[in-house]
Amino acid sequence: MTEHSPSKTVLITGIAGGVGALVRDGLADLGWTIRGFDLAAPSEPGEDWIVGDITDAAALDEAMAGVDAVIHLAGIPVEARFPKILHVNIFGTYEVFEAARRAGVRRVVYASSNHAVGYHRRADFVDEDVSVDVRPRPDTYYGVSKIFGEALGSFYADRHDMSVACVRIGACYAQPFTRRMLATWLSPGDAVRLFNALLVADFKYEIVYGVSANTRAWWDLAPARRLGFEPKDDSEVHAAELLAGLAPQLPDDPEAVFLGGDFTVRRPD
Ligand code: 15L
Repeated sequence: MTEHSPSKTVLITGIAGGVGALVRDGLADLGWTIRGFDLAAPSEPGEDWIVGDITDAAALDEAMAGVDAVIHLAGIPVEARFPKILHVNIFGTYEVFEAARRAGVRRVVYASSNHAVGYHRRADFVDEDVSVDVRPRPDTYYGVSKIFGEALGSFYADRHDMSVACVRIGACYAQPFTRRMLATWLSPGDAVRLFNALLVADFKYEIVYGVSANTRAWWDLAPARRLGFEPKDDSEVHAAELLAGLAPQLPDDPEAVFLGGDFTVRRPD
């Protein structure tokens, strides 16, 4: 789908979650017709929105009918015990790709995460940005599930002639609120620009980092830029205020040592 047409419908799974809520209106403003899918009901009655579980094939079939592309955001967004990650993030992502295949939906934009590579050390990337080609190095079961999603997307692209983009999202919030987010922040506006680019660009399979043009970023944005992403925001405008409230960073702080920051020390509840 290289042509952008206002009549195109995008299914957003996990539309009521943090990222979904931040991007849905911006994508609609760019002309996309949005259909939502979430466990939660819509806040406004009458929205095009299917209430369902991401592991429910029948609900996904209903949601996929007539859509042109999927942005798959649904899932557990942080570390959790493996059985939960397995069911929601791994099995649920399989069900989304399968439903897309059954419905003939050829474009899937998958929300991966920077935690797919979070156990890489920051010290190994002093002179270069982190490439999308570094070896998978997940920092959590959550990160493992994101590597699974990237692998599954590659498989569906090859086996079923789909076009799949995996976005290793940094931290998508209204504004950055930790020191690490000065490197990892993806502003809502840039998230909209990035998803839009990945909905219209011509490609087979891509992994990109999803961060803004942050002065302090350590991620390679070239692959996303090649696909048409033009970030407009930089976390630096928030840096002075944010850093003023923080104690100096210690050298053994996981946020100073690992790309994934404190996810490397998180344990499932
Ligand atoms: C993620 O993948 C999480 O979903 C999000 O909640 C943030 O914590 C983000 O990473 C991060 O690295 O800050």
